[in-house]
Amino acid sequence: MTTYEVNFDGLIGPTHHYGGLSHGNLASVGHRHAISSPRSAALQGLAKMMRVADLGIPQAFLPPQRRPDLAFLEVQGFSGSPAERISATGQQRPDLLSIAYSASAMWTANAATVSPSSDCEDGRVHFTPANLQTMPHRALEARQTTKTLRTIFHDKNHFVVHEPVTAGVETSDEGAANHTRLCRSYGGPGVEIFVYGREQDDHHQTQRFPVRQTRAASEAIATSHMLNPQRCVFARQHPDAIDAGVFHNDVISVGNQSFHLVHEFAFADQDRVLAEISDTFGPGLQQIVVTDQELSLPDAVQSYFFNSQLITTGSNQMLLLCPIECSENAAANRLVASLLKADNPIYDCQFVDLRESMQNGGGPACLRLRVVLTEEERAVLPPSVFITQRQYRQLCDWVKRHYRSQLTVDDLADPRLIDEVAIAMQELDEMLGF
Ligand code: SUG
Repeated sequence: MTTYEVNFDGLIGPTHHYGGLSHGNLASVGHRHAISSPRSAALQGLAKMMRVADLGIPQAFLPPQRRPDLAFLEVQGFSGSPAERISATGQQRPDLLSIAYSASAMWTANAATVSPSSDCEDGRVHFTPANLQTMPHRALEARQTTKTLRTIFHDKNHFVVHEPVTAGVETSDEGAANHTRLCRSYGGPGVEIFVYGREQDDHHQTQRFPVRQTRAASEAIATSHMLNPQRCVFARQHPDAIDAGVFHNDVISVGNQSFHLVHEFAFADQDRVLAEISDTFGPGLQQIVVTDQELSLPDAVQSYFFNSQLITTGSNQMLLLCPIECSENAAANRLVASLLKADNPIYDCQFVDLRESMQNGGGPACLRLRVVLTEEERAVLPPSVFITQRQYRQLCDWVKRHYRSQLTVDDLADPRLIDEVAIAMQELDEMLGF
């Protein structure tokens, strides 16, 4: 039976803007209140999806979430009609308006943690939507994500969509951005690596930036996904990396099948962690450690090299899909050239322009949720979530008709935006048929 890795990218929503909302994410804070282009952002994201689909790799998407989140504004004390709530919040608390309008659900690597059926004892694909509780704008996503995943992965014979891990100080969870699965082939058993930044009674705190993933959440997910504990590795993120702006593990390491590319400061106690991963995997794993000399932590964060997608295009053949910023960073450029020459599965590197998302700290890998599916599992999904030439054209056309080419944080107080977005979303719902 053929098994695929399907990327579910986040379709970038019409309210994409630069709120400067993510402390510890240097790009987000650095572009605070810059002018965004929701239209370019969405078209860039769609072009990336089509590029992957053109390689013959199944590509799907998750729709944008409903914004503004009026219920959130109500909880903050702003009541009345939608337009009244927006205008009062805009005048008194523009920071809350930015949260209510955030399009951050585009970064679907944070939507959920996913374990393929071949790893789970009950033979079903397990999803746990991330609670994203560390950042208020991201915490709004969990409820809608759960609903969307339950709609798309509705067949209970094949899929389980759990509730997000219950919110609590020690259970903050950011999904697949802190989870890597290595395997010999997608359909075979995998090693699931859960990366966390904090555990209970921790004495190794970061100095500057918040830690977003807790060990307790990762453990709860491994248990509810019915994974074999012998095939799971729990690794702690290096606190220096977090303090350098590596707020998720997918900004400092990337793995695919039997190839694992990591920065030397990806994990605390790195030698032990890599040995444990290798022992758990057994023979055939290739681990490449990129030294800080080759690519310093600031260069890794600036170029987002590790946020590239490693895409299998043939037997032990992988394409590296890098953010275009890597081509503009001398050290990242040298690293790509040397990886292309060395003995490893990467045979080609392509650059992709995702600048609108990148300026909020979201590269190619942030924009996609990897879901390994058998042919049978894939066959029960709604066809409208897959990117075909036709669907791509329709979505581009929809974006061009409904999205603004520019958006500032002040524009969020414009009551017309509420209706514009509602009309766009209604049309998308009709297009998707669910
Ligand atoms: O959570 N940025 C996102 C970027 C997420 C990247 N995801 C992965 N690494 N997988 C975040 O920090 C910025 C929003 C703003 O400032 O408007 C933001 O939420």
